[in-house]
Amino acid sequence: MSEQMINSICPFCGVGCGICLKVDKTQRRLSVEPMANHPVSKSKLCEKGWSTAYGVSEIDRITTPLKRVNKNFYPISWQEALTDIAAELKDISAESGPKALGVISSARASNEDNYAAQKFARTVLKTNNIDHCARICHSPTVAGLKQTLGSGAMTNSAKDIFATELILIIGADPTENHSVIGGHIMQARLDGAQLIVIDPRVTRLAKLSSMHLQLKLGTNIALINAMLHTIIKENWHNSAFIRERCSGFEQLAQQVKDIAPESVADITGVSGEQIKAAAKAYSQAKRAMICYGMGITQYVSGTNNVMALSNLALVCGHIGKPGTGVNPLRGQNNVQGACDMGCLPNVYNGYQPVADPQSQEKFTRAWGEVAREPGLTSLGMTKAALSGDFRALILFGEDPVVTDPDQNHVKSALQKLDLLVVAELSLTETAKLADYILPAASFAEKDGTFTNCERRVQRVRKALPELGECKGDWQWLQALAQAMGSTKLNWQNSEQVFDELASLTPAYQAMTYVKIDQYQGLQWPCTAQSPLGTEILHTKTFPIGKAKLIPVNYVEIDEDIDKSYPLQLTTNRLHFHYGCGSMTRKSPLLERETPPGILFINPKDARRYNIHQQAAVGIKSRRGYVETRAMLTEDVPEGLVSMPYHFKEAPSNQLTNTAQDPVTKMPELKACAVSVFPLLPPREPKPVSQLQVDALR
Ligand SMILES: Nc1nc2c(c(=O)[nH]1)N[C@H]1C(S)=C(S)[C@@H](COP(=O)(O)OP(=O)(O)OC[C@H]3O[C@@H](n4cnc5c(=O)[nH]c(N)nc54)[C@H](O)[C@@H]3O)O[C@H]1N2
Ligand SMILES: Nc1nc2c(c(=O)[nH]1)N[C@H]1C(S)=C(S)[C@@H](COP(=O)(O)OP(=O)(O)OC[C@H]3O[C@@H](n4cnc5c(=O)[nH]c(N)nc54)[C@H](O)[C@@H]3O)O[C@H]1N2
Ligand code: SF4
Ligand SMILES: [Mo]
Repeated sequence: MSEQMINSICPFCGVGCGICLKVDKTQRRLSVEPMANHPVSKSKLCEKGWSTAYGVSEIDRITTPLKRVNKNFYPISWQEALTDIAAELKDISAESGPKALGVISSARASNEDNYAAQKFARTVLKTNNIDHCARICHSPTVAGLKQTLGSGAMTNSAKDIFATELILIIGADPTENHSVIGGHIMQARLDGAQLIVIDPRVTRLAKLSSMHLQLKLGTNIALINAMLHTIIKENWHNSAFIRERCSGFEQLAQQVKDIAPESVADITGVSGEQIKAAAKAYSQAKRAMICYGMGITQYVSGTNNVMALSNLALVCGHIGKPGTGVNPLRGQNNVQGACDMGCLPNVYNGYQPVADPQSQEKFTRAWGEVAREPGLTSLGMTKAALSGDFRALILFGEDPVVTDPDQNHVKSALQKLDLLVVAELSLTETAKLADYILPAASFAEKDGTFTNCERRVQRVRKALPELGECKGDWQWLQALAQAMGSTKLNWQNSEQVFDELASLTPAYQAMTYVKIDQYQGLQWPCTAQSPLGTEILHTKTFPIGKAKLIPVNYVEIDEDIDKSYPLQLTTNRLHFHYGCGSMTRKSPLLERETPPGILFINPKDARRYNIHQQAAVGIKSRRGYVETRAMLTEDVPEGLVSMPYHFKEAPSNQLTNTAQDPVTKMPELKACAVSVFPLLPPREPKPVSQLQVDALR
């Protein structure tokens, strides 16, 4: 037996745990162990990390290019696929212009893949229509923190959890979703740190906390403004820090002057006393760090929610030191990287604006002619597809049919496209709608880098030979560019892609593969001034000079409950499954842990609607209908039900609302109105695919 241990990084969440891939090359067998002494995961992994081998195994993998003919897919050669796709892209561009084409890239793929994707869109297709799942994840963080602090990333490092007195978790559920960091938070709590959790649900950390503020859905700004009111009124703010490092304090103080905690008790459902106590504890701690997630960003007020949190940290001076900071827990293994690489319609890599003449000149010099007008967001492309203005989409490593809001709307848009190309590991619900499916290599079959939530760029290594005819994403993008007659993508290996991207991304400038190896990853910015990277941002100054305090107002969530839809629905994640489930649901170990779909409901509501534990229920919103089973739990308050979005049989995105944050177009994935009822006479819940067939009858 020829066994080899190859160091890599877990391909699931943004914690970026170190894994060792144990490979038996003769049998193409892979198993996983935690990497010893990894700076973040410190020899630990969560169940998903341990189950990585299932996610990339040969089972259900696509191994050859496929072409749709009517309702069926037929294998074709790469050459045929690339020639046909290139010809169709050229025809559509000639007829409708480059704005009718676009790319959706993948926060699951490497920096090299994402850099290639945006360069392909901008130089080969000549459009800035490039986006990825950050749109529906942390785009409000990128936009909000960019304005207030000058940089939209975690300001501190994961290890700071052990250097703080108080951890404020708002709109995040780290023991489920960033499990290894969640474990660190539990440990820090046991070691004596205070823990404040602000969440409508009783999460695991809420149960361990020193204070749980169980606010009503979408009322974050009202609550944070009332905390700011108290802090300023009681003189608990950090005047020296504000004077030296912030602008806009007077306007902020003026704006929150009348927002007393008691005045928002009805809106937030949190008592004035509790808000004051949280304000005191947070502002008076010597070091306090905020960690936040989707309960902040996935609202029509997402960007303002983020700015409210940055106001809170700045006013208390809790930034720029160990154990402090504003820490968006970035979700996907490489979502930080996909943003850094410019897979966004308004910025090149390194957040250099596409509308800025200087950046345009820089990239024209490096790449030749580039598209100059900002492009469409992912949901913008969907909308334009429905109106016929957007006709061809190349998408890899995302499953929007399951993960974008309002599934029926997404499906109709994708079906309306003249050309949909999907590069995937397996036949996802989105791939089923494609005209061409390209077989993608998994992270274990390619070299590259991922950037974790604490800005740490880490090496992923090829441990297995490609399966069948699978190709890495930058490799097939390069081949497609060549089929279209372009030589803009022209690399021999991943290291060459990295060297090019580092030279054009200021924060990555001093990084090389060799150095990344040597230092177990490098945290950006890594430049001539900080050649070994940066653990804490904004220690002396902000990239925009002084930080900006920007007052924001509370706005209500978009959709009201009424007689027909009397309950609020929120969506959440489960520890054992990931995203659309296409990788985690291949593991029998993970699959046995949860049923394929769950509705969490408070026992009082369950009684009201005649629903018992495990009953089959129907859930209806103004947009769609699903069936699943009920789980009665006091972890959700009365009036609120919650569903995970991982299950294609009972996808919560049948129900969700597409109302958007005006700044970033983030949809309100965390709140909509639904009705819930038992299926009578009792029967098995039907998967959504079957319900749709029934509806056509
Ligand atoms: N197991 C697993 N882990 C994952 C993922 C996965 O699919 N599965 N996905 C990864 C990705 S892509 C991401 S982005 C992260 C997301 O990680 P989190 O941000 O932790 O994600 P969620 O569970 O969607 O939502 C977090 C919390 O927000 C709360 N919430 C809802 N509305 C509000 C509100 O108005 N105010 C406040 N304060 N809280 C609210 C919910 O009750 C929930 O507890 O997880 C990553 N990790
Ligand atoms: N209702 C509701 N909906 C949500 C959310 C929510 O909280 N509630 N959260 C949203 C958030 S935060 C996010 S980030 C999105 C995530 O939504 P998606 O990005 O659509 O979800 P994933 O499951 O991560 O899909 C990634 C796909 O990439 C494939 N893949 C993995 N590695 C590679 C690779 O190297 N190359 C290629 N080509 N493919 C690869 C996998 O097989 C998988 O099918 O979901 C969003 N949707
Ligand atoms: S915490 Fe995240 S990165 Fe670490 S093993 Fe679990 S899924 Fe992987
Ligand atoms: Mo995400």
